[in-house]
Amino acid sequence: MVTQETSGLPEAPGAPANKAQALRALLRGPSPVRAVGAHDGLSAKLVQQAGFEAVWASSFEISASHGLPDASLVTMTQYLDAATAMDAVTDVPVIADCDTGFGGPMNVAYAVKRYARIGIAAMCIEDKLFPKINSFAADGQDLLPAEDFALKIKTGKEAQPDPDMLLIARTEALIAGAGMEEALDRGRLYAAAGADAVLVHSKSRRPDEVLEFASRWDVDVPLVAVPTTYDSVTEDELYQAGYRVVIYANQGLRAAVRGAQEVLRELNTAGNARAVGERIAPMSEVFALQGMPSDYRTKP
Ligand code: SPV
Ligand code: MG
Repeated sequence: MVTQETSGLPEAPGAPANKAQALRALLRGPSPVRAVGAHDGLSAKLVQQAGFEAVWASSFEISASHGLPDASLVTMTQYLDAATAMDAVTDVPVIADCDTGFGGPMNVAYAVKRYARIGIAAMCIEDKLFPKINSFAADGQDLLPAEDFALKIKTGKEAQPDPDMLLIARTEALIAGAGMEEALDRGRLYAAAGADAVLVHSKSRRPDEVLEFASRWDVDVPLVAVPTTYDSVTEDELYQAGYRVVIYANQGLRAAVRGAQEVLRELNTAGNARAVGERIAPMSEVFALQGMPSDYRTKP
């Protein structure tokens, strides 16, 4: 189990010089870093406004915002643009979900350089075959050979222009049904290849898998969890088990979808806008979120 004292992250004295250093400092803190999924500047601002420590630039959310499935259809530059928009209007670190790294080791190296250049705090890549499909899709969860993925991590770390940005290795071994031993072996291999953290994904309805993984984790590299299906687990339980980052990957987008559906349905039947007036944010609130100078704000 990784303890706070042995999080595997070097001490950086003084105030963080950038968001990557800020994320590294948060990882040494007494509670988990909570990242919430976003897909654009506004959704990232909402995550920050709600008090979370980091933004997860989710491939699922970014794909959905294009009206597309999370199936490697969105290109690297589209993901980069979305992450840039999120990073530019927030003060919290952005963790960029970069799917399988957009190809082979050279694609990962190129992406690392591009993301580092705009100051993204962390990138996360996963060990599925390209093109990958969302982890909760019924089929198509095929794994890349572990050594091939380790080479992506190694090449990505070597390509970093400075040591600050974190590269998170995500294993989909449990998602693919390859078992706990395979997940642990892959996690260890990726840590040895230079990963700054290991994300172990699970689609179990209970937290047992991720808790067992953490109890057997014997490497000084922090762990990351995504409690989407095993949603009864608390942040504290995950932290006590050894997880240093908890990602609420898509709750914001799902809330927006449900809220918009309900309001639009009502608007369609009511035939006037006042029918939904109480259930939508006032323009002034959106102006404030947009950062509109106060002199220009109306109060509708
Ligand atoms: C995402 O948010 O895009 C993720 C998490 O990668 S999951 O949808 O669970 O695959
Ligand atoms: Mg994703």
